[in-house]
Amino acid sequence: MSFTSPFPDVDIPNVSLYDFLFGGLTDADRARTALIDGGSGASVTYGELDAQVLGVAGALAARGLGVGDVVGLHSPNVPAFASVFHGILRSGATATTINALYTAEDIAKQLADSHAKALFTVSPLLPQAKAAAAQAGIPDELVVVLDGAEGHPSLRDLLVEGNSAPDVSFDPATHVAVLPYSSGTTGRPKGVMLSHRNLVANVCQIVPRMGITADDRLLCVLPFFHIYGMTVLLDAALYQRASLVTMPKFDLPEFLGNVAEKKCTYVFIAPPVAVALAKHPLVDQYDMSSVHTVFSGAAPLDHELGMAVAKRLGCNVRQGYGMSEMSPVSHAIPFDDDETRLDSCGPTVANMECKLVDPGTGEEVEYLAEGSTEVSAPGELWCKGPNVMLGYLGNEQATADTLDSDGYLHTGDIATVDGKGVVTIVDRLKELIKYKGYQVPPAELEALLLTHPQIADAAVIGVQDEDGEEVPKAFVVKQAGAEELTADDVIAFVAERVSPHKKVRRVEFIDIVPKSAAGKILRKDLRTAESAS
Ligand code: AYL
Repeated sequence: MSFTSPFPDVDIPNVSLYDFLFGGLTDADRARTALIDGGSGASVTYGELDAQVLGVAGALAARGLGVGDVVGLHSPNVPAFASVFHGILRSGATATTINALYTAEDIAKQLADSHAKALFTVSPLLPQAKAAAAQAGIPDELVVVLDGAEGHPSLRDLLVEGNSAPDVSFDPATHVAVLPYSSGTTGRPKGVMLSHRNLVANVCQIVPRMGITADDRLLCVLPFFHIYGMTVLLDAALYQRASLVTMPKFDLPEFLGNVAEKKCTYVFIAPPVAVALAKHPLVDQYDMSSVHTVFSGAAPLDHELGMAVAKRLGCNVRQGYGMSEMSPVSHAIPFDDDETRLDSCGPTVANMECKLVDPGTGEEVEYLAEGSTEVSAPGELWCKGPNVMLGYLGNEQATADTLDSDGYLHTGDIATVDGKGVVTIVDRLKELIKYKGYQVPPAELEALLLTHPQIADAAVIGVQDEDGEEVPKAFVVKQAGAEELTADDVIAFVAERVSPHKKVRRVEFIDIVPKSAAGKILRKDLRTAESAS
């Protein structure tokens, strides 16, 4: 048994992402605005973007980089992100996109794990990028600083070389286009191998549901380095010939100012921004009337909160669900569906099959008769489709633990489904924590906490703060004689060593970390104790 998308299958062309997005550009498309820098207002047309993509591909080929090589891309949202990202893919190389908030240590790990041979960054992030590149053995001439910096080539330097893009050939179904990092259901971040076909498929699957058109102006503050920004914003919107307004970081007045000034029509957020849109007094000072849809994804959205945003802005609110490992979207409330509750994730996108499996028994739950408004029992959501990853780079064990022999990806999320096929995420089985939509792998924080001389043992889980947002909480066992260790000490120790989204925000001292006979942390016990307190 399984349940499928209520929508008919869509055709997925067997082409590279470049051919899919840029192959059909008409003269009229070329004259359209592709990206607008939210800060300076500078813009590039589709024709200019395509020329830059080909120029970057040519520059990489001139340096001997192409099929089989990995190139790091470490940049906040700026228009040049699109040129470099698609340039890397057009050269035949694989792009590993790196979180702009990462520390030098985090960047170095990703560069080493992915065997990246070159790195693109921006001048404000150069100190950490340079340190990481040095650790990974990438020479300065292969650390390209988009906006320029002493001792490094700039994007402009690459483009003025005038190299033409190479002829490359590969199988879109098996050639890895991107390697975003995700911790999946357990452990540390792993390279998610997404093929050209995975990315093309997900655009084909979501475009009919999302209603992005060439008349749309998208507000793009969600990072392009994360799969949400990469597929839903960058690729789906470029495919539809819409215009993207880029913002390098979230700042409420700038966000509202960009919507008002640039007349954005489609706004993409993670749930914490919904809180500001629903409640912050500043929102009333800006003209938000251009917005027809606010789309939320990456973490659970509350129904009342979503409704409050819809009412205040006079727009539609929609929610999508997915995972980096699914390129990412498997579920979305369609743009033309006003009925579905906003705390559900809508039906499965086309070309996918899903199961809900009771984690205790391993049996599928009973699905309801078509049209029933009841919901099924909860079960772990398993998904299969052309957007499901090839596997984790160099990690057969993690791949085998996540992708079963029937091709189903075990998401580690607990969901229900109703008689219309609408899926609601109700809990998380896996250890992953989401802070503002960003992944926080507890295993990483636990390992770091154990390096503290006064800490004997530690476990980290996600808990809800006053606003209902998930935050990382550490349960800490002190070393004998370390009575003076305080929660603030622990918080500060972590904060000095990790990027801001991974900070531990709550600490509780305990006597012993609950563990299974095999030594696995019993996070469930910690969570149960937490929700009872
Ligand atoms: P990753 N509701 C609840 N949990 C969610 C949701 C949601 N709407 N979306 C993502 N998650 C959690 O790889 C869930 O635990 O990708 C899931 O396994 O960083 C995990 O986040 C995956 O985290 C969109 C827009 C999907 C965005 C995305 C998110 C991709 C996040 C569909 O339309």
